[in-house]
Amino acid sequence: MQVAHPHIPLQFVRLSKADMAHRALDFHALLARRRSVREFSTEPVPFQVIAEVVRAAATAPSGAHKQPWTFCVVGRPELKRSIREAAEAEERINYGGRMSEEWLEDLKPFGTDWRKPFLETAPWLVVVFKRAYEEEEGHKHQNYYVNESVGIATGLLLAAAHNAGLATLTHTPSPMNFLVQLLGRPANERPFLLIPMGLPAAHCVVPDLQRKPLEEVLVPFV
Ligand code: IYR
Repeated sequence: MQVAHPHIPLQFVRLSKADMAHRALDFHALLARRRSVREFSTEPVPFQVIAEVVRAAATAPSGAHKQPWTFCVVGRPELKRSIREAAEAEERINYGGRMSEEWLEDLKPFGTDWRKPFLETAPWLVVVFKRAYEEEEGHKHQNYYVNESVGIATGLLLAAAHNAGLATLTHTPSPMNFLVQLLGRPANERPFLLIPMGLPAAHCVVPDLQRKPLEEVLVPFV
């Protein structure tokens, strides 16, 4: 006889239409204030806050609930320095010709270059790894929709950090294989994103960007 996987009643908070509208509006207002930050303060942030932010990220849905992510939280100054040095080595090559002319042109408004001091000044570097597969007793088990799952988890991570009053940057010093070596990760883990987390420097500036208006991103079929 087939035994069904146990199910439990859903805990669901029903809101009034008015509350729905308010909360949708408020959450957008909160998220609209998030900006990618490239100038961090060295001011410390408690590890426990970052840990809770990671816990929020790890509530993400995932293919077959495989939860195919690992979040390395790096605060050790000497490890941050090694990560900075390795990232800058890749970025020198990226900016020195590995990125196309069009790509470099597209990056001009951001004023970025190969230098990545924020990898040392930010109190924390959250290194997100995707887990391509799981290995149990020498047996490989597949994970599913790994990019989608880890992408959603990273989105939640950024939102949770912002909600907790922290600044973040989604950083991709590609190729990022050096992170596997520096953090001693197993063969099933691939670097996904490197996210400095902390407080903005007092003098921090950000590019004057606009988000697309809703009409440009939402196609209604109502
Ligand atoms: N990884 C490089 C280049 C870079 C690429 C994109 I696409 C960006 O939106 C920003 C930067 C860097 O971090 O400088």
